[in-house]
Amino acid sequence: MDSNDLEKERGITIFSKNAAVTYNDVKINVIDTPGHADFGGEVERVLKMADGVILLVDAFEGPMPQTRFVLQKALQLNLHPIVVINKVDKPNCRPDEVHDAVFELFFNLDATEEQLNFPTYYGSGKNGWFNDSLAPTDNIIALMEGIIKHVPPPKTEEGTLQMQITSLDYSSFLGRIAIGKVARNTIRENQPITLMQADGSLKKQRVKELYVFEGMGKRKVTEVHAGDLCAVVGIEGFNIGDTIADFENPEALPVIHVDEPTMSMLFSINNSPFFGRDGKFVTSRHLRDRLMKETEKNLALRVKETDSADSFLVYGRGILHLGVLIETMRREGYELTIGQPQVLIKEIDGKKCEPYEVLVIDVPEEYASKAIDLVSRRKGEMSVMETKGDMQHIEFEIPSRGLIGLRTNMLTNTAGEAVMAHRFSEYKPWKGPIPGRNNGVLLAKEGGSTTAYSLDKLQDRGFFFVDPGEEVYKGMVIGENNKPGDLVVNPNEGKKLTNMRASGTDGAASIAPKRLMTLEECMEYIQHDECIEVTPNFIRMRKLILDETERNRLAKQMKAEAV
Ligand SMILES: Nc1nc2c(ncn2[C@@H]2O[C@H](COP(=O)(O)OP(=O)(O)OP(=O)(O)O)[C@@H](O)[C@H]2O)c(=O)[nH]1
Ligand SMILES: [Mg+2]
Repeated sequence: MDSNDLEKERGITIFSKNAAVTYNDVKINVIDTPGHADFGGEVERVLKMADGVILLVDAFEGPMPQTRFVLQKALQLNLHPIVVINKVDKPNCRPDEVHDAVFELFFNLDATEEQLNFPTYYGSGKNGWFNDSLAPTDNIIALMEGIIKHVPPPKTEEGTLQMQITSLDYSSFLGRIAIGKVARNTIRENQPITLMQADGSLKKQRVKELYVFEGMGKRKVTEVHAGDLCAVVGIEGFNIGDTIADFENPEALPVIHVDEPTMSMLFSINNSPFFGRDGKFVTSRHLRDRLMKETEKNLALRVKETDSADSFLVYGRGILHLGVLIETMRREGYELTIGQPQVLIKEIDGKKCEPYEVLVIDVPEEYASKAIDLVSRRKGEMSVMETKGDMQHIEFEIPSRGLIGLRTNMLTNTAGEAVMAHRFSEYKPWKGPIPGRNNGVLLAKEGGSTTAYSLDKLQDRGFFFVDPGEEVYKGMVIGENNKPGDLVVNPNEGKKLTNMRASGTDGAASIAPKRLMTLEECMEYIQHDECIEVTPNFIRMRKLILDETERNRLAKQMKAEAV
């Protein structure tokens, strides 16, 4: 069901989606949730609509850190998961071991006796079958029967209308559409209702149109009864978590709580020399309106004003959560500058505390010690190490700070073989300083267009994030220095006219292609005195202060103040 461009590009689910099927006269609403822990806010909220849960686990990899996260949320809501072990077509898969690992996970998460008694189905989505044993079939009937048997019908109560808005859809014809489960009574077309908001305010409104989910789409209906999911058109100014209630006797459902953000980044207008060249939305007003709009549906996101009208502090659940927002904005035509991600420090019982995460690394045996060494240097502590097929499976507990920038390092040190996943666990005392990036960067001395001639000459200094012929500006990060410390270089020199060959191609054949950095890689790469310029077509890293003299003066001053 992944339909959004970003989802397709990354191959992960970011937004939850609805579908519905009817099997043997029973209507089954299906909600697909994201699996990654950064999108926990989304998961927590849509689970409120669910009467049952199917926990999908890979028959080779087994439960991942994020599996633990979503399972925990489901168990806390008293749901009784059905376990489906998928991908048994994979060579070397180990469905029985995976089943045991899932059981252990349930146990560790304090599942009740009933929850521990979960039914398990095996199969392969790819090959189109699921069964209650490992015996292949050519259909998913066993699983459908299992859903009917194990998922209880929706619990409904007597009383006046109640429907909590748990997600939202947008249509250019119909405007904002409120989605949720009708918890009590019936909602009807043209019905007058009371919208009850989190701040206690009540708004008298009227339902315009109603839809239920059917197949991969929606069907217009005149009424929806308690227990079914529904999409309501015509409600204005609603927020996620609001209750649509009876006109005369409104009663609100409990407010939705979502886990607190753990990370923040400064979002500012683009103030590079290339400001306004690429994007449609570039002013602080644009930025502000867009961020505020995002908080209406992105529950785990917070936006705070700063001393400057051009900058906003944006709080989220992790690099991926914030990265997806930035990536979405750039596709919409925004230009912005983003600063180094910061973890959120809390004071607990008078002690300075920071977020910690569980980090899981699967890596070929020969790289295991390298991987452990890298994580230890970032204050990670190993808690589990076991052999899984021909891979070493290692688990650590590490401050979230230590994870920033780890991925790139881990991949270079393990020939790209390490598979990493992590999830937030808890706030614990501050672990002390963690070393930042080892190497300095190569910075452009002046604005201009890079030449093959210059880049060729500079090749022994490090590697580049730009190719010949790219426009750069003073103070822009154009490469990584081989050594610690930053180096200001001139990448724009034209070749002296001593021969007839064009400067654009000369030497180009021998220049290594630029290192392409994704947005998230840049977010993990930059240091505190650097930032990222994001525009629809470009991602550039730069110094906050572009002028070298000015930068050095300020660095000296800061050093002096620190002493
Ligand atoms: N071999 C094999 N691969 C499968 C099977 N089912 C899905 N895949 C592959 O597994 C990958 C992940 O599938 P998704 O459906 O995106 O997984 P997901 O659990 O929804 O992931 P998130 O939404 O990010 O949590 C894709 O490349 C699929 O093609 C299967 O039965 N066998
Ligand atoms: Mg998915």
